[in-house]
Amino acid sequence: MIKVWGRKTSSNVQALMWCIGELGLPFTRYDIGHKYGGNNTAEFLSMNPNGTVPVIKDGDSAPIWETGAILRYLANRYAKAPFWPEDFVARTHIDKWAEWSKINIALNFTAPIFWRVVRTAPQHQDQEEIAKAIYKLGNMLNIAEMQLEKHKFIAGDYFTLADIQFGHILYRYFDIKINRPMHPEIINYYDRLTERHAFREYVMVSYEELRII
Ligand SMILES: N[C@@H](CCC(=O)N[C@@H](CS)C(=O)NCC(=O)O)C(=O)O
Repeated sequence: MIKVWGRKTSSNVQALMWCIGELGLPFTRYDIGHKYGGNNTAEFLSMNPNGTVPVIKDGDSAPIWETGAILRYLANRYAKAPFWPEDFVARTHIDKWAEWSKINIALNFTAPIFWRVVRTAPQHQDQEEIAKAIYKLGNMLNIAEMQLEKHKFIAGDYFTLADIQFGHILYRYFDIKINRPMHPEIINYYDRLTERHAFREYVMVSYEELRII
């Protein structure tokens, strides 16, 4: 049984839960972090000195933190091709897109855009900074758009671990009120993701509890 520490409104927890859902793994999840607290206790810090979520334990395993490492752990242990092939070259190309998505998409969206729009009171929102951040993310999304013109999924023709790292951001990206650049292939891709049960269950989650009004 996998134990997950992390609130369901955390985008990193959402990525991990989506992966657990896709792989059909049994789990118990504890609401930790943000309004639930619990991430600055000695007990939690002994699992993750960063005080961040998610953290998992798999059976008697030592605690694992860092979402990218958790996703790779789950894939290495429980997944198979095409989601996470054994062939290390094929796997590396999937990992390349997963890593790219974490650094260029998730990090350019969450704090610079999502926090500025949802986790900042409207009267304090800096529209110029938001527009600049959308432009910067848009340049990264142009690369994803080109990839999705050629392929059904972000790392190729099959759903893989890279789609978890790329796609989990898209619910919030398309849901918040911003002026988005045109990316028709990403919209088609996003529509395909919304047909996945685990995506709807663990990613398309209300973020209203995070909103500053
Ligand atoms: N690099 C870490 C970042 C973890 C992180 O920043 N988590 C956020 C939630 S997405 C957090 O714990 N925030 C504090 C809180 O929820 O109280 C990872 O990828 O897991």
